[in-house]
Amino acid sequence: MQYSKVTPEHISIFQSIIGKDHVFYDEENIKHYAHDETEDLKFPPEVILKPRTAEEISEILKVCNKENIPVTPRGAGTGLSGGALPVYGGVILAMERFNSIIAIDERNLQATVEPGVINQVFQEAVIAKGLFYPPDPASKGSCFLGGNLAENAGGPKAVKYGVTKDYVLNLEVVLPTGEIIWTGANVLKNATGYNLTQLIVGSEGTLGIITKIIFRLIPYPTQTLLMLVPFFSAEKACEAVSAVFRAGITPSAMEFMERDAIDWVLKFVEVNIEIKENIKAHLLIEVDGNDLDVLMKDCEKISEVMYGFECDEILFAETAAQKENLWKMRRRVAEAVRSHAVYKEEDTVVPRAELAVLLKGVKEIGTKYGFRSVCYGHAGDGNMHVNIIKENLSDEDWNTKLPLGIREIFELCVKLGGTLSGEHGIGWVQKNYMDIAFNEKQLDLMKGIKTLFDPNHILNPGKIFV
Ligand code: 2HG
Ligand code: ZN
Repeated sequence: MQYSKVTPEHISIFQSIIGKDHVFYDEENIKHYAHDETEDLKFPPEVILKPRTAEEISEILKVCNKENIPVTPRGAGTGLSGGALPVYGGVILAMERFNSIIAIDERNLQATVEPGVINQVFQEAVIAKGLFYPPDPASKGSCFLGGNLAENAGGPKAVKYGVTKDYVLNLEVVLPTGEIIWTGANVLKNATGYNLTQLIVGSEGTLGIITKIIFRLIPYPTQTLLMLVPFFSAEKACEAVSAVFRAGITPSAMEFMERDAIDWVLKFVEVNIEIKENIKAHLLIEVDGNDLDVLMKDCEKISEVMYGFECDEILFAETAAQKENLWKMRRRVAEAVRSHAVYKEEDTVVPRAELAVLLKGVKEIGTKYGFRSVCYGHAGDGNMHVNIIKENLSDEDWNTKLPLGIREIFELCVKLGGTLSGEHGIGWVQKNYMDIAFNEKQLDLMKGIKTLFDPNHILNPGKIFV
């Protein structure tokens, strides 16, 4: 792709649209916005714009579309597939000033929110009204709702409550050509035309800029019980997962952590827990609802299933602090690995009952290509994060041999009925593998949609497709 450079003339046009105070091109800002949380990748933008209204974004996009300047939208920069990396330079459209919860409609159990609101801030605001917005990525304390929509983020609660897309009813979107549209209606059922709302969700900032979100909410479940189940075999832990659902229970979280994941996180955060030498993996299982007696019975049933897969003694979190402790251990695995190692993170997903086969396959592929992997994730969804550690691999092997190993992992996922990414997106880092999941016709359909929305390919170029 050939794009134009941002000139001083462009900068003064941007300044006239959003005000001088919201246009940045100093070294410090360029450095900050050159990366997100994806590996150690860095691509400096030429200018960072922080608009406040959909109309301002519309004006900016009209200029960029006319002048052929690439625009990369950015939420909090917590993404793991490089979605917010300005790989062709140009403009970073930073959405941090879109940070208001416009309305929480308690009559309809809906909310109108801007995309720069932090996930947890929104969760807490609705909980205060007895309502629940379940999607809870590990980075919920810092990630923005707009980024969650862009990647169709999941998190532990997805296993019972679904992912981000399941809560989005309607969106205000600025198109790359500058028009401002609503994608649907504020209703729970909608059989009216193509589903533009769900086309935008998960489109990784390539089709339009989300400026308002209408969410549906549900009543907040008041009780939770949490158990940590140690296993002598990681594969057995994976096999136990689908057995719980077959026994008629849907936990509100069902997370898998292999031994290495816990060891890394314990080096990084203080969690008071003893893990025996012979324990190879854990399942962290939560049930929720409003009736403690029912939840106790669910836990008894789950325990019975677990003991059938040769687990060690199950730990029940007794207090809120203990629950928080266990969740902290789980949520901070990615961060712990990131801060200790050069690594690549794959976001594999397969039908839940194939998880053990996937884990075994990943380890075999690792042995074949000489890499170590740390596996953890949302086992109840068949969604396993595979962190590949560079360790002793030479730069040469890391850059040339490893992609072949990753290719084999994804081929295995697809063979098992799964796909490349469950919740992190394709972005910049996974796009070379799209041919494993889709043939040319399927990819052409997607590229056709992209071109219809963004004829000059100015919006988040270099993502999803090669
Ligand atoms: C996890 O399950 C996440 O730990 C890491 O997928 C992503 O930063 C995040 O939320
Ligand atoms: Zn995850």
